[in-house]
Amino acid sequence: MSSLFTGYTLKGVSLRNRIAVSPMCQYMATDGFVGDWHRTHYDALARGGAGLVVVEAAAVAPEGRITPADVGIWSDDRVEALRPIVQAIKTAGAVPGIQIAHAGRKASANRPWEGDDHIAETDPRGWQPIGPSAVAFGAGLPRVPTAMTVADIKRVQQDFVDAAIRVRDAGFEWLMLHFAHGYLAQSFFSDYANKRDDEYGGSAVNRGRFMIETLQAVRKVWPEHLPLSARVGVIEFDGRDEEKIEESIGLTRTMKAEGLDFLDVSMGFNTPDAKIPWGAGFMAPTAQRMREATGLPVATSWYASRPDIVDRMIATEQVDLAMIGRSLLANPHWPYHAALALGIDRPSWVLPAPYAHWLERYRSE
Ligand code: 531
Repeated sequence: MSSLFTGYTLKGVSLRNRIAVSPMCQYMATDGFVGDWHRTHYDALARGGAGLVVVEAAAVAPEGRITPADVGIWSDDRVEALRPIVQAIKTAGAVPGIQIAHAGRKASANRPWEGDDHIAETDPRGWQPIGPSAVAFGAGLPRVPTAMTVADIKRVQQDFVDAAIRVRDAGFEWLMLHFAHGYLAQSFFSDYANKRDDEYGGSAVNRGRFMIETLQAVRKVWPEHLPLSARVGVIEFDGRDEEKIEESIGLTRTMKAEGLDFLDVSMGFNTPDAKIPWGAGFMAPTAQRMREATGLPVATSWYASRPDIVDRMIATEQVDLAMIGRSLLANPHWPYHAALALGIDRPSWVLPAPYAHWLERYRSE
C-alpha cells in the first residue's frame, strides 16, 4: 500500500515521496524576471522535503500574465533567470517542475492583496486581455477581452511551444500546462466564456480544440522521457456538474491519447457565481473519478493540509500525488511534520542530511 512517503516514478522521473509543491503565484517578478524572492522561496520549499516542486504559473506571453508581477517565460533571458532555481531544487533532492500559463480574459489584474481586480483601463500598468469571445468574466474582472482570431490562437499555441522549449532547455523535468481556473485554455472549454461559432466553439469537442492542439504541439517538443501534465478544471460547481465532468472525461481521455502523462484535477472558475464546497480533501472524489475514467495518474490540491487525510487519499488510490499549497507556505518543513504525525521510520530523513542528522541525533521521544 502506498503512502505519502512512498517514492513515485513516472516515465524517466523519480520522486522521493508523493508530496508535490502546488504552483503558487508569488506576484513578485519584475517585468517577468524572477529575483531573490523566488530563489529563496523555492529553495526553502525544496529543502522542506517535497518530492516535486512546481514553479508558479509562468506566462508564455506578456499579455498572458495575471498581474504585472507574474513570472514570464516569453524570452530566453527571463528563463535564464530561472536556472539557479532549477539547480537549487535539484540540489535539495527534489524534481523541478513548472506550470506554463496564459491568463486570457483574467489578465491585467491587480495582485490579490492589492484588489484582485482588473487594473483600470486608463491605468498604464494594464493591457488589453484576449479571450475566446468578447465576454467578460464579471465581478471584479469586468474588462471585456478582445475575441481571438484563428491567427491569434495559432500564435498563442506557438507561445506555449516556445515556452516549453525554453523551460526544457533550462532543466525543468516536469511540465504542467495550465488548463484550469478560467484562464485562457480553460475559458475556451467553457460556454460561459466561449461563444464562438467556428471550429473552436460550440460542441465540447470544438471547445476542447484549443487545449488539444496546444497539448499536441507541446508534446512534440517536450521529451518523451519527461512527464507532461496538465491542471484541468473539470468541474465548475455551478449546478451543471455532471455535464461538465462528463465533458471533461471526454476531453482528458483525448489528452491521454495525445500524450498527456498526468492529470492535476482542479476547478473551472469560469463564473463568479460558482458555489465551491471548500473543505478538507473536497476534490478527492472528483480526482478519483477522473483517475478511474481516464486511467491517468492524478493529483489534486485544495485544503490538503492534514497529513492523515492526504495519506489516506494516496493509500486508497484516490490520487497518486498530493499537491500541497498553503500548508507549505505556513511551514516549508510540512513534510517533516507529516512524517512525524504518520509515524514513519526515521522521519528526520525526509529533510536533507544537514538538518536530518541533528534532528535525529538528540531526539528524546
Ligand atoms: C484561483 C483561485 C480562485 C478563486 C479562489 C481560490 C483560488 N487561484 C488561481 C491561481 C492564481 C491565484 C488564484 C492560478 O491558478 C494561477
